[in-house]
Amino acid sequence: MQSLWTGRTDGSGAEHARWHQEIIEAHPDAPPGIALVGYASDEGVRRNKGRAGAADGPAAIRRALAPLARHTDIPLYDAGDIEVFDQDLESAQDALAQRVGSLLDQHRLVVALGGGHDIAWSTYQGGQLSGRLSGKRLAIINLDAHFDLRAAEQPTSGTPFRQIAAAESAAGRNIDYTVYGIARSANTRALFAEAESLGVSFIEDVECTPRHLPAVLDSVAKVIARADVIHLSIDLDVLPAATAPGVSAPAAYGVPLETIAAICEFLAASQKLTVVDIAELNPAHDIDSRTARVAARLVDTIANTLR
Ligand SMILES: [Mn+2]
Repeated sequence: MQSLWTGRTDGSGAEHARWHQEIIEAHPDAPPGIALVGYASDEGVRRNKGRAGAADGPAAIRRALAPLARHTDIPLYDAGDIEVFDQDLESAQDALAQRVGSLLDQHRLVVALGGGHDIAWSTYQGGQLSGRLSGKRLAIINLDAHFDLRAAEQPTSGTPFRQIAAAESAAGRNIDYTVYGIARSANTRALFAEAESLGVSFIEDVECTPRHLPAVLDSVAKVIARADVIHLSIDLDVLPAATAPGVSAPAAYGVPLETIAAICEFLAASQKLTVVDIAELNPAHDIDSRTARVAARLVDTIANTLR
């Protein structure tokens, strides 16, 4: 893992610092900071009939983060990868949930690097396992072209928020789930009906352009106001295909990076952001690491803005 964290070195002081010089392996006595954990899996994408390749996502995001200049002193940790063996997605999801849960007990923010969007089921469960988050009002914000509320016989990259809704319901709560960037053409009427029946809030891609930014951030502010803790899920396929070609399902329209980055920054400044997952990077379809660089830029923006 440590071999991915390499890059240019201009000097040893904080003024020269880049990610690769400062990030260290996560360990139990580490002072609180930001912990990264990888989910090297495309089994959920395969089950959802998407393009394979997301298993290589975590390594590509680390490589893209490595040379970025640091502008804050919050400690950075790498807690390694969870892998899938013999298509046993469920065991990998459980293992990731355990790791996220223990990292959340120790750190200010956990960032899970995917992998398919089935990662969100694990980051949610990690929050449920964490003592730090127990009893807190949770809101989930998903930046995605899709609701990911599919009904399926087994978990896939298209089902995580349906699984979370069921878990919240079993715990006597209603899911607090808001999606920014929904593509009308990529979600059937059945999925819109499912979203409505679950009380899901959403803003469509066409209303997430930069000229709509004040209204979008107003909506995000309302979510922040009613929650104690926020789980941010970023599906890179929310971005236009030109910005994020390296995903399973590139977006013809997509939400501009300007809007996506502004939402991330706004949430990071809220003091309520505890867990982030960033899903669907598929390096096999990326162009000049464009999508990996965007993923890294978003993680870096959050790291620099965290309060
Ligand atoms: Mn998704």
